[in-house]
Order: sequence, then structure tokens, then C-alpha cells
Amino acid sequence: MKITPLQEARLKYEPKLPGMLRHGIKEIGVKEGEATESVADQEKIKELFPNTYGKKEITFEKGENTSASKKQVVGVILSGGQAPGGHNVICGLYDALKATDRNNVLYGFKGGPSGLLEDDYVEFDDEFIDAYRNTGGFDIIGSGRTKLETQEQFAVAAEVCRKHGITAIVIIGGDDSNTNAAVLAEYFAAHNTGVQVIGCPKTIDGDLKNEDIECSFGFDTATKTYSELIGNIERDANSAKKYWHFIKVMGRSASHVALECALETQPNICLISEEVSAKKMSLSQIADFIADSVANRAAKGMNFGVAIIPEGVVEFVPEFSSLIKEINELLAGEKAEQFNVLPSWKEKYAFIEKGLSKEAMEVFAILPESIQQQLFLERDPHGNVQVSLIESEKLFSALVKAKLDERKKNGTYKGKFSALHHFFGYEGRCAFPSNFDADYCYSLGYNAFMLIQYGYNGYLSKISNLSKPADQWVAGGMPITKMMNIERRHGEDKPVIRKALVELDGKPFRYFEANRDTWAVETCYTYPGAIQYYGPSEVCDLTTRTLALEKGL
Ligand code: FBP
Repeated sequence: MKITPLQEARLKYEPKLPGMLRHGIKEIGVKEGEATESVADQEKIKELFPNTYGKKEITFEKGENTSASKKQVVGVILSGGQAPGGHNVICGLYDALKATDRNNVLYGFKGGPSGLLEDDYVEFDDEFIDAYRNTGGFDIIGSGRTKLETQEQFAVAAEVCRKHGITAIVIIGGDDSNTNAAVLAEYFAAHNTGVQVIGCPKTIDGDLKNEDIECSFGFDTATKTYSELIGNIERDANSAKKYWHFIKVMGRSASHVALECALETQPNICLISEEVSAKKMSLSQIADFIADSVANRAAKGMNFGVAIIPEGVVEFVPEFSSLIKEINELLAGEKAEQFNVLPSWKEKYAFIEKGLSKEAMEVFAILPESIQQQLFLERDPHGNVQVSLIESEKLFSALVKAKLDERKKNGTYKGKFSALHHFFGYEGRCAFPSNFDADYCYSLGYNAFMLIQYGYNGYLSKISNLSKPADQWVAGGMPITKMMNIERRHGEDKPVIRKALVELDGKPFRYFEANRDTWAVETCYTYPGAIQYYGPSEVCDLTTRTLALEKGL
């Protein structure tokens, strides 16, 4: 296969490990900390995880490796959406496993968790692994979104492990996948299978973080990739001076990605879903907020701008969520058929008008027709509206245009408004991992093997002190149950890892809030440029602004 010069150079890059993991494997000792408690609902979580609850936090340090020596056969799974650096988790895991004993074996289950259930796997060797070092993507074994959550699935997984003599499973995934890793770990312990489960925190969305996990991998590279593109667009906007760019960025629900991109590029507008929800903002209020920026800039002769829209924002607008609920009700069961056979949009609209409440209809009526149709025509297999498909960047630019037209009529606005639309999501999920993600991921994988070797089960691989140079990073593990609480999911109380939304009293948001009024009116764009892989450390090893601000830098 032909590879490019950058690919070739990246294959040779040597990821940096935390200082304490740089000694030979025989010199990695372990220090156990305090026993842990879950972040909430302690009694319930303890009852659900009798074998894995309350375990101790652990840290690795230079010292004698006191782990029992036994042959390790490890299976690894990539779960959920792609995130840059996933390959390096596997490379780090493989290197630590082989450095411990050449006879150890690493299997990769293909296509996500379903690979484990279907016993579909590859066995890694040096040549295989070497072709994927420091590369983006999950194509080494593929990923999938099958959830490992039922007792039947766990029994199948246990049988596959027994068949291959597997001693541990590493699950690389987000909050849901790691929640399921904890449940699987408990099952394996309760059934004396002898199989350990270790999780690794992955997702570009950045919503798997807490007092122990400073960030999920992939967030760094993805946000740097989007920020490069947004910066380029800002420069174009400031050159051409004729377009407002509405840019939707990925992040299923939390707005960490949007906020980080805003901190990197200082656009005129960035919506933060968590704020929209806290302030119970309506679509009309949001549109006015953006229109004010357009008008204020136009008054200064600047008929251009950049607005960042987080992917999940519409679900955080209370009146929009109510509308979605009513639409789902309106088309439940047989009613969907009655709706579908109506021959024209006019008749369908009449059906909708009759079925929705007055409040819901008011919201529906202000949506552009293309979005109205999207809500009714593109539905998931359960018949529900696919909110993630809504082109919110187009929705908001249309609402802003309507506001400006009104203002033109009453003489309060005289500027021009010409909008262009973009969606940045898949562009960032498989980028070459930044040095930060390459190092962090390799360390997570290497560290996961140390947790396995020391016999830990139901732990998340934890690398911390990430805002410092890698030699000062701290390696260890945290029981996944510590991060759990009980939440209502699909009508049932479930133990889950708490999803981290943007904290409105957190330092990243506070910084943004303190500056955004100026950014809304002036042109304060910053241009991060492309990720740099080679050169001075202050250019190549930069962490995200979010992490820096959270750490008080
Ligand atoms: P994970 O939570 O699995 O990491 O995936 C996150 C994400 O990239 C979201 O940002 C996005 O909304 C979603 O996946 C897209 O999913 P799909 O890959 O199925 O289109």
C-alpha cells in the first residue's frame, strides 16, 4: 500500500509515556490509595456491584513489580464513534503485553462489542501493529455500537473468553461503553470466570470526564482539526467580508467541542446548549441573540461573521423538546401510516396542525419548511424524530434571517445578510492524532496492561496531570463504580457513569462568557492553523484551552 511521507514519519514517532512507566516493566510498582465510594447513590450501586464496588484507587510508581507472573491472553474492543488515538491505545497495550512476556497474546475483536459475541477476532503481531502506530481511525479492527448489557450477552462473552483462555478484556469506549464494562466486570467476578475488564476513556465529545478522568482521548485532535477549519473560514470571512458562516460542530449532546473551538478561534457567536437549557431560551430568543450580533456588526460596516452551533443544541431548547415529544406521540403506532399515505405536504401540514397542541404548533410554525419536513419524514426505526439529523446550522440562519427581515421592515436594520453553512464532525474523528492524543492514548493502553498484570478488575485506565509535560503525567487506575450514579434511562433506574456537560460555573465557560460580548461585535478571530507534529514543544504538545483553563493555566 502506498503511504505518504507524513504517514511514514508518524509510523516512526515514539509516543511519550508518563515518567513512572518509562522504567522497565520489572520496575513498575503499585501503590494502593483509599477505598472508593460512588459519586452518588452509594447504597444502590454497592448492592448492584457487590464484587467490584469500593475498590481502591491505585497509582503506579517506580519500584519492584510485584504482580503475579502468568500468561496473559487479552482481548481488545473499540466501541462507539471513532476518536483519534484509538490505534495507539492498542499499540501501547500490545507493547506492554509483549515487553512483559513474548508469549502473551493480544486479540482484537472486530467491529466493536459484537466481535466478542460473535467470536470474530484477529491476533496481533509486530507487523500488524507497526502498520497502525500513531495513525487515526479505528480501521485496525473496526468499531460498532452494539451494547454489551444483557445477562445472555455476558454469558456468551464468558464462553468466548473461556474458549480462548482470555484473561482480560479491554474496552475502549465512552461513558455508556465503560458503564457496560463495569457491569461485565461484575458479572465475570460474580461467576468466577477469572477474566478481568479494564476500560479506556474515549470520545471526541469530551463528556467522559470527572474529578478522576481529566479528558477523554480524541477531544484534543478533533477540536484542533475543527478549530483549524473554523480559523480558516474566519480568515476567509474577514477577507471577503460578505458572508455569515453558520458552523455546526459535532458533539452529540454536551457542548464541550463547540466551547473549545470558540476558545481557540474567538468567533462572533457560539451557542452553548447547557446555557440555552439553564436559561430556558426559546428559538426566538436565540435567533434574536444572533441577530443582534449581525446587526451590531452591520452597523460598523461588517456584514460578515462566524457562528458556531453545537450539534445537540435543539434538544436543549425546552419548547423544541416538547415539540419533538408531541410529534413522536402524534405519529405513534398506526397514526404514522395515516400520515404517510397523505399525498401532499399541504395535507400533511393540516394533519399536523390538527394533532399538535397550540404551543407546539407555534414553535412548529416558525421553522423553515425544510426543517418541518425533516422532522416528519426522516424518522428512526422506532418512528421517532432523528434530532441529530436536524440541520440546526440552517435552522438558526433561517430564523436569524426572518428576524432581520422583520427589523428591516420596521427600519431598525439596514445591513446585508448572506449565510453559508458547514458541518464539521467526521472531518475530525479520524485525523492523525495530535502528539497529545498519540502520547495519551499510548499511555492509556500501556497502563491498561499494567492494571491487568496486577489483577485489577472493573477499573478505568487513568492518566492524569495532563496539562504538564508527559514525563510528569501520573499513571494509575480508578474503579469504574466510583464514577457511577443512578439515572432514569428508558423508564428504568440504571447505574451509569455520570455524563459531563459543560459546567456554567467552570473556568472554560466563565472565560468565554467574559469575552463573548466583545467577540460578538468586534472581529477578534484567532487562527490556530493545522496541528503540528514536528517542531518546538510549545507548538506541538499544546493541550486544549479547556484543559488549560480547568487546570488554572
Ligand atoms: P461516541 O460517543 O461513541 O464517541 O461518538 C460520538 C459521536 O462522534 C458524536 O459526536 C456524534 O453525534 C456521533 O458520534 C455520530 O455517530 P455516528 O458515527 O453513528 O454517525
